[in-house]
Amino acid sequence: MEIASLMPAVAQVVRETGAFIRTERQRFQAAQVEYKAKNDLVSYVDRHAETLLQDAFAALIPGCGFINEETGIINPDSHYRWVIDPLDGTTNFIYNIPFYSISVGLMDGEEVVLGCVYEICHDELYTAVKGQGAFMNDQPIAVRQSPSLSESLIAFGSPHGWADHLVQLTAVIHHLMPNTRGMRRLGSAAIDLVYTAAGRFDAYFEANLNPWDVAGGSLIVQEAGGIVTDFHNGNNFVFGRAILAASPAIHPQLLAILQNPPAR
Ligand code: 2AM
Ligand code: CA
Repeated sequence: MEIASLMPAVAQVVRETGAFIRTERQRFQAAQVEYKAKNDLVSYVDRHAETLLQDAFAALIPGCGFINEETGIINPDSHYRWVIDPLDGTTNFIYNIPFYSISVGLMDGEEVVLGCVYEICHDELYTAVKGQGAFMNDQPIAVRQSPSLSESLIAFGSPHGWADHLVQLTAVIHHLMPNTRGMRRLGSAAIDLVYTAAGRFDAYFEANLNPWDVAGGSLIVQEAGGIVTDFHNGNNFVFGRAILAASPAIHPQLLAILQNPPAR
């Protein structure tokens, strides 16, 4: 299959779904929020957005599979699987903080071959096809050529649920805060990734994420010239629940700090 030929249709449905989410934000009420688990929020907006995306993608590749945040796994043995987060940054959406996104990846076997992340509030559509570069609203993007860690802006996410990771994260932040230009915590993993791809952040890391948070954005970072690994410098970042995305010059240093945070 010619993956690039799918992109116009993917971009169109992602933009249309983003428009739905933007419109619903105008009339959204706090009472419409439900809990999936402690601190894990969802609403009809997430669910309907996922239905719009899934129906369109199923028509694009008959018999395809899905790894969806809201409806779970469908056709797991299919060669092509869409990995969908219909609303990444749900807590920001609910609190009307303008950093939420749609994140879509397409897997060919175990490899992500297409990524599409829509930064809804700023109308930025990030796209990549394996081997063909990364784009924002059809303009090529590239990671920043970070001169050093001390001249870098680092994004991170705080892990949900894993107390041991929080201990590690605290030590990492303690070291990085005074030794970088600063740190940012936006609340949408997909946006953290595409901002790294676009050179707005020099790097991003987070533990305890799910495949739908990172599949699309990780390919966009790679196609923008960035390095993406898990915390063991391996490739298991889509399913492995830990991701470090960075410009090439600072990836090794950040990996070493994540693996062995300097003592206080
Ligand atoms: P979400 O908004 O789709 O849930 C920010 O740190 C990232 O963590 C976001 O991508 C967010 O995705 C995800 N997230 C939020 N709550 C979570 C939870 N309870 N468990 C795991 N991931 C969560
Ligand atoms: Ca979500």
